[in-house]
Amino acid sequence: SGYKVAIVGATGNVGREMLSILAERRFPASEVVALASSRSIGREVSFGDRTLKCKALENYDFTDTDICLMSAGGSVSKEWSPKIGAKGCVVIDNSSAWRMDPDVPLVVPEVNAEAARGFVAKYIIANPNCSTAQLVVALKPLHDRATIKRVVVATYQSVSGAGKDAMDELFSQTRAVFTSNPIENKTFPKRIAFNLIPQIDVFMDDGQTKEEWKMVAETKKILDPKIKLTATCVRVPVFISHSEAVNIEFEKPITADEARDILREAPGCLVIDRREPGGYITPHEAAGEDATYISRIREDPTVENGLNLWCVSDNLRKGAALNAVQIAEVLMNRGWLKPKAA
Ligand code: 11C
Repeated sequence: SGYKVAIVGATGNVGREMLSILAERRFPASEVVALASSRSIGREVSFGDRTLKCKALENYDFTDTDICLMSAGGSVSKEWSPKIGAKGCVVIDNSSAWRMDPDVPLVVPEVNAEAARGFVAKYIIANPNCSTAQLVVALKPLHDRATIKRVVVATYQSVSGAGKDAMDELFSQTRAVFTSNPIENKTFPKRIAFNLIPQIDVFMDDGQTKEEWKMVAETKKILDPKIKLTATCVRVPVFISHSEAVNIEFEKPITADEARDILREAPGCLVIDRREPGGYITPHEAAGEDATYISRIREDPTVENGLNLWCVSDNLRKGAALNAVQIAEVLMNRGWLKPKAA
C-alpha cells in the first residue's frame, strides 16, 4: 500500500512538474490521479513512463485520497481546498490563497519542516511563492549563524512563473523580432522579448507590487518575523529559473568565507563560487535541477556585517512542485500522515 495522491491542475506548468517529481523521487503512491478543470477532461499527462488521462475535479470524490497537490490558481483553491480538507485529504496548495491564514502552515522543508505538523487545523498546507522559496533556503543557514537584520533583494524572474501562455509569448515575440512581424503583448503589459519588465503581479496601494509584498510577508512567516526585507521584482526573457541579487545585513560579523562554508553544508544549497569568468551559476544551468544555487558571495563594505550573493533556482521545481512533494515527504517520514488504506 501507499498514499493515494491527486494532482489538481495536472496540465499546467507546475502540475506536470509535480507528476515528474513524484515519479523521479519514487514517492510511495498507491495511485496517482490527474485532475483538471472540465475543459481538460481526457487530456493526457505523463507520469514516469505511464500516461494518465485527466478527470474532472468537479466529479472527483476525495474520500479515499490521502494527499492532494493543488496548482490550479487562487480562486480554485479558495473554493476547493476546504472541501477537500474536510474529507481528510491534506491539500498542499501552490497558490497564494491560504499562505497568510494563521491556521495554515507555510512550509519550506529545509527551513521550517516542523510547522507542517499544524496541517491538522484545516488539512491545508501552503507552498510559498517561487521567489520566496529559494531565498529562504539560502537565508536560513546564514540567519542561524549571524542573525539577519535586513535584506534588499532584486529578482530576475523567468516567464514560466507566469504560466505556459507566457512562455509561448516570449517564444513568439522573439520569433517576430527576427521575422520583422508585429509584436503582440497578451500575457505581459509590455514586450518581454529582448526586454525586461519591472512589474510582477498587481500594484498595491504603497507602490509595491504584490510579488514584492509576498516576498516580505512570506519570508517573515517562514523564517523570522523580525527580518526586514525590501524587494524589486523584475520579469526577464528567460524561460525557466528565477535569479536573485541579495544584499544582507547581519547583527553579528560574518565573512564571505564563513558564509561560503556554511552554505556548502546547508540542506538544499549548492555553492558554485569561483572568482573567474563563468565561475557562477546562470538560470539556464539551474533549469531542471533541484538545488538552490549560490554564487558571487562577497562582503559588502558599505554596511556593518554586510554580504552580497547571487541565488538561482528552477522556479517550477524548488519554487513550486519539488517543494510541494518535499512537504508530502515530511508528512510521511515524520509519521504525521498515515495512508487511509493502510
Ligand atoms: C511569477 N512568482 O514568477 C510568480 C508565480 O504566488 O504562487 C507564482 C505566484 C504565486 O510570476
